[in-house]
Amino acid sequence: MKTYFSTLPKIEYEGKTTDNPLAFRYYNPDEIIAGKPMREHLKFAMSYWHTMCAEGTDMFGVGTLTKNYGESDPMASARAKAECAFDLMDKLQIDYFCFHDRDIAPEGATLAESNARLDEITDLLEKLMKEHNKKVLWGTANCFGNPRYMHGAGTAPNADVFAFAAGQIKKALEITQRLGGKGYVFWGGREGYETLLNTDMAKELDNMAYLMHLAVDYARSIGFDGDFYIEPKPKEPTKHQYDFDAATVLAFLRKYGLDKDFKLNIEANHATLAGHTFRHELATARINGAFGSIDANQGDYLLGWDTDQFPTDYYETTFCMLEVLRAGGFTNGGLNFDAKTRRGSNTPEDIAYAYIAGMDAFAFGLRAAVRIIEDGRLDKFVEDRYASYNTGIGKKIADQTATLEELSAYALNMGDVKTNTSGRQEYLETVVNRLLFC
Ligand code: XLS
Ligand code: NI
Ligand code: NI
Repeated sequence: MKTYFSTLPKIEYEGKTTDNPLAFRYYNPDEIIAGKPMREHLKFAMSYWHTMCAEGTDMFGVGTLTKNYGESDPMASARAKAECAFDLMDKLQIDYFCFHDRDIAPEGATLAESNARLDEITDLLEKLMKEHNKKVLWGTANCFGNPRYMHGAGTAPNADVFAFAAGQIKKALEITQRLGGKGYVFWGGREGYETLLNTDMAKELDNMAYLMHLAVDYARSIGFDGDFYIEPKPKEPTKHQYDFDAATVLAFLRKYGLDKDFKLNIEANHATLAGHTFRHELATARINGAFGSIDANQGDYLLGWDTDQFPTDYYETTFCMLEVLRAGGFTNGGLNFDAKTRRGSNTPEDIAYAYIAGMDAFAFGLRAAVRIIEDGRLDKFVEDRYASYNTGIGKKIADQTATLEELSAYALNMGDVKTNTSGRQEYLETVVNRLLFC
């Protein structure tokens, strides 16, 4: 069958000396690195919304490419889209995909019609997944695009909107479960506010948490044993998104007793919008036992919005993979390319170049992160930096057996602090550079 991506060859690993732009230079899916194949370390996923649906529209202009896959009827287009998605995943050697309900099947006039359409496309996806040996990384519901969600979904001031969102989420959970997805994402969508003049923030947060509890309880009742994720984002589309950053989300999850079922889906561009590095957000998730999955993309430091660019920064991908390895690798999560080609890059080849660039950046990052860990200098430096907590008064602090009186007596006796060694930041940056580009 001829598809949108028919002109593309299968992308193979050719090594870092290749000049072929339609080849991988670092991603060699079955190569064993640090004990397992690269494809298992990286668990790349295609985002259905950007790759299969987005047409390059922005607020200044209509799309620059069409993604109706040669069909004018919306359901025929959805079926053709599915065929093309699997063709592309085969060609890029991507094993997983992520989707919103409305990405895979167009919304109908009623919830019942939308659900019936989802059933039909889910049948098709199930068949294609078997044929092409592909898996769902996570599913979700688009509770932000339709005008009914203009004031939010779970945080809407209108109970009918809350109920509609609940109905939509119930169905999205069912299809995610049916397709074997091990993750379900809540990205805030329009869960936030523009002004406190019209907003009851406490009620909105209580309601949002309640909706999540309902989702967890229902999903567990139908046998979903995967992870729920919240994907933090500080702003856009609302001025104040409730899921601002990892720390805010952790506080929310703990307050509402959702922390057992939820982990975090960290997106690079959302981290930078929150004024954090990608690595900071990943580390915050990791040290709180909440590292789950990743939306792999990058922003632009000069722009204040979610540009969702394909990730090409080798430092960022290296530090990301360092965090992933330190977290013990992915369990149910993976690297979802929540990324789109620029509006001016409007051909099927551009999509291939973009994925190759992103996959190679993370494959490089994995290789470099393994080198950093095996080299050991960074870990050793950090360990030594805190060595004063291994003996004497430091050990008592570490064991939390010291009293304030005892510490005061110790300090009075000390005179002043005599040893405070250099943090050696520039040296450590040089070590990283040498390991990256050796
Ligand atoms: C938007 C989000 C969105 C989620 C899925 O900024 O990144 O794409 O990943 O709803
Ligand atoms: Ni995302
Ligand atoms: Ni985003």
